[in-house]
Amino acid sequence: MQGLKKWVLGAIAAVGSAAVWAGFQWNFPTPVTPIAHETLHVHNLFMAIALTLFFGVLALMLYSFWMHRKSRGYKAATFTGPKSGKQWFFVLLPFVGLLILDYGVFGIPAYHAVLMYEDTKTDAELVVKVTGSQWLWQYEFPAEGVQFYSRLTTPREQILNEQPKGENYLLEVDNPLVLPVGKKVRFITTSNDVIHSWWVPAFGVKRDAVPGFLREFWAKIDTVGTYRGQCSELCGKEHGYMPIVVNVVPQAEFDAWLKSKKTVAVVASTTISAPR
Ligand SMILES: [Cu+2]
Repeated sequence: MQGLKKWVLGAIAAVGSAAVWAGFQWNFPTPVTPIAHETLHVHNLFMAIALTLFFGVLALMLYSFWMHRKSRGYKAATFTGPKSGKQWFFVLLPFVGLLILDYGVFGIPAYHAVLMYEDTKTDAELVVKVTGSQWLWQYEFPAEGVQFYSRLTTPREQILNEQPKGENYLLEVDNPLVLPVGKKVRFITTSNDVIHSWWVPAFGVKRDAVPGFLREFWAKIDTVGTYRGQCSELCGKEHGYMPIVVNVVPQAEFDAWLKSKKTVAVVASTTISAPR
């Protein structure tokens, strides 16, 4: 009994502690791309309608149960199906209502969102190839000849609870992807071992990186900042240790960064080709 009490108190303390709730939020992250804005809008619209319907129908049911209870003299009906015009009306009303809701009110915005998500090529100004690998991400700007790896930098001591955890625990990398603000970026994703998935919640995009396949998505980020995400397809032992960090910067800053990466690439290739 004492042990149980201790355990319960411990559990309450753990749930109540700031560490457990750090980073917890009810809603979507602030959207920064057209797709993320659209997703949030569609989510809010659908939830508002679904919740209104749910509570409306529940209230109607509870009211009917209560008002037509046995103690008030009501008897169970021997109802065998709609006969009068009025009965048919109330049978068909929810059917037609749900059809309009599903294919119109929900269907049209959902269809629009999917079309938008798939339109990777129109006005794309930059191409980034993302390759998932156990357990890191490789980024490539094919047109610019820039290629680099992005690895987790969280110290092992923090993972093993030998050190206090940092602010961006498991969401920090050595070489973040840098992108220009306000430009449509076309991403091509693949993998060189198992299936991974590139996911940055604030961009509203998540695409599986499948070995042997090229898949696409796009993002046009409207706000400068640092955005974090994770691999979201279980890909092995270190699946939780291959985060994504994207620094979105003004065009001039991006150009300078790309130039510095090009220099690194040239140095690396000459080092490799030099005789040993
Ligand atoms: Cu993975």
